[in-house]
Amino acid sequence: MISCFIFDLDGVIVNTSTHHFHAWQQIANSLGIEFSENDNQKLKGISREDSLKTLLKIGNQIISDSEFKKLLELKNNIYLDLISGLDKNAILPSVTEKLNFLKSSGYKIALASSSKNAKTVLNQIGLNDYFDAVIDGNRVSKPKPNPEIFLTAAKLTNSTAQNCAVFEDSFAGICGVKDANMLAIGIGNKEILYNSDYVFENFGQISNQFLESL
Ligand code: B16
Ligand code: MG
Repeated sequence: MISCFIFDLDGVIVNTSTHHFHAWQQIANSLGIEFSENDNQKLKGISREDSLKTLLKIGNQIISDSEFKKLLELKNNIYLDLISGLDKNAILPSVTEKLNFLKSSGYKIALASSSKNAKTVLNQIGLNDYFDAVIDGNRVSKPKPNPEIFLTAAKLTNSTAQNCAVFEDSFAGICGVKDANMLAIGIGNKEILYNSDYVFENFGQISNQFLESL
């Protein structure tokens, strides 16, 4: 019986995934690395540090520690610039309706995002008040695909793993959810999120009856 719903942020609640992609594209360009939308799938859900390591692997490049740190800072500055005007219009379709339904039905709601900017984004889009717990990239020592972030969300909402369902748009995230022994609801492409328990293209396809049946 599910009593707590855990939401990922980028790509699930808000359309910031494209901004992460465009920021990484600029970093890739500066390194002379070709970086496609397909390559970007590997970066979804993973931390900033792991993303840069993956990008360097794609480009078969090795850089110094100081250059690595500089590029992380640069990527974040580009990303922050891209999201500077973000507001509630960036919330993905049907997300607010689902949050209203879950809140008014008495379910616990948590946020589990790898992003160290998650609180800034939540504030900008005005959804802060829905969440009983917010766990972001600053709060975990082992990033997705490690299950730590989801287990922390369960703990902070006084839930057990068996009582939690997670909405995730990334393959890394879904792997973490399954390792946490939670129900994985993929949002996005069935072929990429094949190890989810359920996959929907977006929240518009998820009925309230379905959520109540879990
Ligand atoms: P930041 P999520 C993740 O957020 C993004 O999917 C991923 O692309 C990004 O690298 C990661 O956050 C770290 O973000 O650089 O802002 O700390 O999908 O887990 O909400
Ligand atoms: Mg995501």
